[in-house]
Amino acid sequence: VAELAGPEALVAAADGGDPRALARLISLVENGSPQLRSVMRLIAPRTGQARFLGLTGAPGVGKSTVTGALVRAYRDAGLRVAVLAVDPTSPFTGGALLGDRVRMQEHATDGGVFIRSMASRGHLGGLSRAAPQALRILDAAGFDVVMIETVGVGQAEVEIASLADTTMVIVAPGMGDSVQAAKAGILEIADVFVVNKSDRPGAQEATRDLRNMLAMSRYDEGAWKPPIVLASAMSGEGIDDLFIRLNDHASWLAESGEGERRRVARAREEITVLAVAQVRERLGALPGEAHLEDLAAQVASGKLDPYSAADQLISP
Ligand SMILES: Nc1nc2c(ncn2[C@@H]2O[C@H](COP(=O)(O)OP(=O)(O)OP(=O)(O)O)[C@@H](O)[C@H]2O)c(=O)[nH]1
Ligand SMILES: [Mg+2]
Repeated sequence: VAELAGPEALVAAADGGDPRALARLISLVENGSPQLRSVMRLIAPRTGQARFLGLTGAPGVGKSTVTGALVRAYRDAGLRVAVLAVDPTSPFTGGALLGDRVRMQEHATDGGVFIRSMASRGHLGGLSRAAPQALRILDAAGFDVVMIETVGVGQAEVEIASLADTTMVIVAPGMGDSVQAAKAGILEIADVFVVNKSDRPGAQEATRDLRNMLAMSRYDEGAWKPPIVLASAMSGEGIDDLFIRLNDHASWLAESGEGERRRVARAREEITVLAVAQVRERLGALPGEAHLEDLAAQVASGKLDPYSAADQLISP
């Protein structure tokens, strides 16, 4: 059914929680299908209900294990949960996902849980364009919580994290992660820090490093101060505490108005990205585009400045 169905049938089936219809809709997003336009129009009235939780951190810190433990906690609370694993670094869906599958296996037969990964297909811009649309689909399908796991440390990851209402930055002891995190500017995006693998030596030191770094930031009255949660996701230790901190943050988002501000900011970004893409499409090639290579060589060698080159690209 899901293979041949048009947008209306797919959206209706996805609303009923049909995982195949959901998977098909997300494939439309990945492939940039022309059907997306009508899908997005159909689902718009059903969006705006889900909570988006982002998890980010260096490879192997335990993002998927934390995700699995949180899925369990939200299921116990009677909520439906979707997980979107996004890998901005690899063009293909690879081994990491296979590992995720194993870690998420206990949820595989639970109709209240949907797990899906998205690869970048080699285009960073493509992914930051696609991820918000995938989140819209999951939101419209009635999931209460949508978790977004991103791998790696870098700009793409920061961009994906900006899609979340609440972003968890996960570190693990003994990997110098907390210091790395600070370097990558990832500290600023954290709403909650998780020191995972706290069963291992060095967890206290990692916590202290983070606390020292946080102590250097100044917080305005009423601002959110990111808590540091010690956890051992494998055994489930600390997940109760994390669950509470995430709910605290949700309350703060609602009361401070920051939640609404983030949602509007996200929508603004989404609109702009789509509009710019459309403008480029309508313009077609720039008049001077045939000379781009030549202009680039001139700018590279210092014969021409980039502003003048841009002028010549527009009116050769
Ligand atoms: N000792 C210990 N090991 C853990 C804990 N949580 C996860 N691990 C292990 O750490 C390894 C990596 O865990 P994942 O959850 O796959 O980490 P990840 O950050 O999702 O990894 P990538 O998606 O590949 O970046 C696995 O072998 C887990 O079993 C923990 O609390 N304690
Ligand atoms: Mg993972």
